[in-house]
Amino acid sequence: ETTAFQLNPRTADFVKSKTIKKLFIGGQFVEAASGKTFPTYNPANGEILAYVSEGDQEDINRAVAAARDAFEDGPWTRMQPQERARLIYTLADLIERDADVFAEIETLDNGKPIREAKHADVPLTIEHFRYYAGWATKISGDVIPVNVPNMHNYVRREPIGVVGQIIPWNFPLMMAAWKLGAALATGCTVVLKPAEQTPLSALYLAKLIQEAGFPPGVVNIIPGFGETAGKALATHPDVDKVAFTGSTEVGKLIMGYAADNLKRVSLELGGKSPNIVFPDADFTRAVPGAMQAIFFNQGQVCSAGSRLYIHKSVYDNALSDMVSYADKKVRQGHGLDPKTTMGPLVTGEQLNRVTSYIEKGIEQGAKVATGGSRADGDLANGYFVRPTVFYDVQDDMAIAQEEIFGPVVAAMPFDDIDDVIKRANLSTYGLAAGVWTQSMNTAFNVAHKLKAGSVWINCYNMFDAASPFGGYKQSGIGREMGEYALENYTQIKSIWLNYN
Ligand code: TXE
Repeated sequence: ETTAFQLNPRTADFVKSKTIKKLFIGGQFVEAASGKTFPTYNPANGEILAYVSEGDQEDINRAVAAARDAFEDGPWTRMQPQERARLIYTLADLIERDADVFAEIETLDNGKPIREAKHADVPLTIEHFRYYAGWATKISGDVIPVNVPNMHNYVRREPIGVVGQIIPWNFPLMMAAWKLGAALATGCTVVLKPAEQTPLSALYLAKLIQEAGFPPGVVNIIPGFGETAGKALATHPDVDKVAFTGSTEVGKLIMGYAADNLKRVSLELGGKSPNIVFPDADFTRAVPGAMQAIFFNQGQVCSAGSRLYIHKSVYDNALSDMVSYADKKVRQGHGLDPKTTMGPLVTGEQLNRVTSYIEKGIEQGAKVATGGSRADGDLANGYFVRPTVFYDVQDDMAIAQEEIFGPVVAAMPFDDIDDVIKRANLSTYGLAAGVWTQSMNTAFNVAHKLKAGSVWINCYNMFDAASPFGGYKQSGIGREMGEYALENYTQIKSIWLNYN
């Protein structure tokens, strides 16, 4: 039970109080126009954490109007970039002040181990805001040497306007930060819709946005469901741009929704990332590295290393080391337990999705080396799946082609470098890839030939606010983070001045 763990009093107050968590529109917390609410659950034991106002079309309309006012008439647009930067820095400081609260909320709502929430989600979020606070004062234009006498031509990078942002449940706070950072630095205003499974950290963030003193309407946060609130946002005629992170399936819908008023679209979608272990790899690192690549965040990571290609000469040994890692090193339990390294999946629905992929793998002839089922005993009340390693997997099996989004890895042997590059690229996805080798030649050759937005050599799942992240092929459009993300939120104006 959650009550077995000592919570920070602020977390307890936020999560346990029976008051409804409201929408954040125009700087105020307000109920949904319909008065409807929905519960959010703790996936470790199924208990209700809080009731949240359920946003819908009318609430999205109100939020978009508030964002439009803030963009056209509010102090936000008149502010110096230095002042916007200051507000974003202040927000980062407030998140740091409440770091423990955020970590606990994330663990309670999503299920993730508290050690990961504390050491990854929250610090990366703070860094992300600080990084983009810095950009607010560094978005400069250009002067163009045009071939016309007595003519001055210069280029401004202007904010796109009102931005709709739709985010998933796997890193609820960090996904909000990835979306908000670049949008705020460039001077846009935002309506953000968190995932219905995990709305709490975004709503706590809204409190801090209010406390930091952002002008009303600059950030609006509307929890609700995809087909109602999400669709209303992505189809809204007064939204200039939509940024989405989630499934490739919904990403395609978003492009369709955006077509009506030709919203700018950026998408960060699913993956089926190959992780390639060459025979000359340092196995003391490659084995735990390959396991963390798939088990981090219970495998609910868009860049998870879910297709594991191991050279045939080392395949059997590597496999048995990986099985012993999965059996002995992974500790499943309630995320609030500091010893836990793997929590539950986010919902019962996700649990069913993952276990049905496991069954399909077995049906299609793949062999289970370890795991292969829902966890039982003490863990039977939560949505826990045992860490699972499949072998004897063929490239065309469902478990080698489709995104499972759980702690399930498909291990496959390969013969030579050309063979593995070809097979690694045989995917509709292209988000990320891993390479484990001590040869510089192999590392660079493979890294350059893989069709993926990120390649990690002798490491995996490395992220930094300054480094771009995004997908090739059906893994997405555009890049988040770094200078690259600014392009998602700015448009170019060319100005001509005749001084003849
Ligand atoms: O994703 P959805 P779900 C993948 C992963 C997972 C699968 C299903 O494989 O198993 O998707 O997860 C909103 N219009 N990823 O169903 O539906 C929704 O409310 C507008 C990969 O949770 O894509 C939520 O806020 N919005 C991924 C967000 O979209 C809609 C992370 C994501 O939900 C909508 C999550 C609609 N019609 C899942 N339908 C990654 N790339 O990291 C849903 N939404």
